Amino acid sequence: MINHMCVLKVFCGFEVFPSFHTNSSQLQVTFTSDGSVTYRGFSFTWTAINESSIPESRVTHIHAESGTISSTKFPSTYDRFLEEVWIVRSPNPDMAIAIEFDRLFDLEDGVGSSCPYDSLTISEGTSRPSAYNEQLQLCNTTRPSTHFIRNSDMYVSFKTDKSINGLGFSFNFFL
Ligand SMILES: [Ca+2]
Repeated sequence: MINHMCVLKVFCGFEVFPSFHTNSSQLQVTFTSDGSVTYRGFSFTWTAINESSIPESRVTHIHAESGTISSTKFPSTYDRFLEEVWIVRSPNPDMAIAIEFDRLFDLEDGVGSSCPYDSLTISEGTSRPSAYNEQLQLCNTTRPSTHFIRNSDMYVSFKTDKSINGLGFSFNFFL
C-alpha cells in the first residue's frame, strides 16, 4: 500500500485512453468488477521516465508578452516521432494568457475525446503537466476555440507517433 494515496484516474467503458504522467515513482492499480456483465478487460504499459529526458534542443523557451507557436514545417506535414516543447514565461506575472488558433488545425484524429496518437497539450505553469494539472489536450481537425490560461506561464507540448501525419497547428498567444 502506498502512503498518502490519492486517486489519479478512474477508467471504464470501451476506449483507448491517452498516456499520462504522474509525479511519483509509485503507482497502485486497482481493478474492480461487480457481480454481472464481464468484458475482455484492459492492458496498459508503463515506463519510468527521467523528468529531464526531453533533449534541451527540443525545448523552446519564450519570454514574451505575445508570440506565435507552430508545429515544425507548418502548414506542411509534420514529422513522425516528434516530442517538442515550448515553455512560455510572461514578463507580467499578474496577467492571464489568451490563445487564438490559426484557421488551419490538422492533427491525426483521436478516439472519442482522447488523443492517443498525435496530440497538442497546453497547460499552466512551466513544468511537464502531470495527471493533477489542468490541461487542454487537442487533436483532430476542428479549429479549437480561443482558450485562456489562468496563469502567466504555460507549457506546450506536441507529440506525434509513427504514422498518419497532418499539417499541424499554429496559434498566437497574448496577455
Ligand atoms: Ca500520427
